[in-house]
Amino acid sequence: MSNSKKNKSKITISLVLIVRNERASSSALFSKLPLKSVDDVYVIDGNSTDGTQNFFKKKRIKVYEQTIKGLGEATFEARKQCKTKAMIFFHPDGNEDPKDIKKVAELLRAGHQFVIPSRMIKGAWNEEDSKFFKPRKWVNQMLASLANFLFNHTKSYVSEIVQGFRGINLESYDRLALDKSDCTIDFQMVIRAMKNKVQITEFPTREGHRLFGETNFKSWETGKLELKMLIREIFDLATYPKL
Ligand SMILES: Nc1nc2c(ncn2[C@@H]2O[C@H](COP(=O)(O)OP(=O)(O)O)[C@@H](O)[C@H]2O)c(=O)[nH]1
Ligand SMILES: [Mg+2]
Repeated sequence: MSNSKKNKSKITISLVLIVRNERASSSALFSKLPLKSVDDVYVIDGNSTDGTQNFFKKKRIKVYEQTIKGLGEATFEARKQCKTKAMIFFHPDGNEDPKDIKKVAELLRAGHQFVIPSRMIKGAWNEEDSKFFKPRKWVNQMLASLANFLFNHTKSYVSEIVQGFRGINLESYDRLALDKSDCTIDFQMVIRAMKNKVQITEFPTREGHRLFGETNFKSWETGKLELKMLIREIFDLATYPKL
């Protein structure tokens, strides 16, 4: 076996389920998770009060409760608990297609550094695609084009910037030195990947509807936070890789 083959076969993967009050959706989706295509699985729970933790514990899935609030903090806790070479972040709420977990895992095992199922490219489907006005999609596309223009040194355009569903190997993740505690963590991960020349691989996905409850991140407030984070990533020299 060649050296590169040997290394690739050693890429072990954790499936990280990021949840806060998702008992109903988690229980509807659990049987669809392709658990055999990963090496480890655990939950990062944001202090759920609806029995989410118990649901997963009964399924014999490890649950870690985050101690500091925010989606970014959930990501940091996931990294802290990770014992494999790569992580796949997944939200079992209906928005993301569990079948794609297997595809992300295969790409990570093939040596890809950062894999993002995209709702924005040919062959993909976005929740707003059935509508004439697509404000959320348009704002995302605008932020994506800004990020590509400012930070992407490669020829391959990155279309999906805020989708939380993605896989990344730890070696790349650790280079990013992420520090956003809130929901802007996913976009920051993409920007820092561009800055640090971590290669991003996309494939088309279909966005589904949330099964139960409501989004935690209203478009307008989230958009403002994303823009503020982007401005910091432009002007704060400490956010660039050290030479
Ligand atoms: N652990 C943790 N999970 C969170 C937190 N906030 C949201 N989530 C989960 O993150 C995922 C994405 O949130 P969601 O509200 O669906 O955002 P949307 O998909 O952009 O509408 C869902 O699985 C939520 O349950 C948090 O502070 N901590
Ligand atoms: Mg969601």
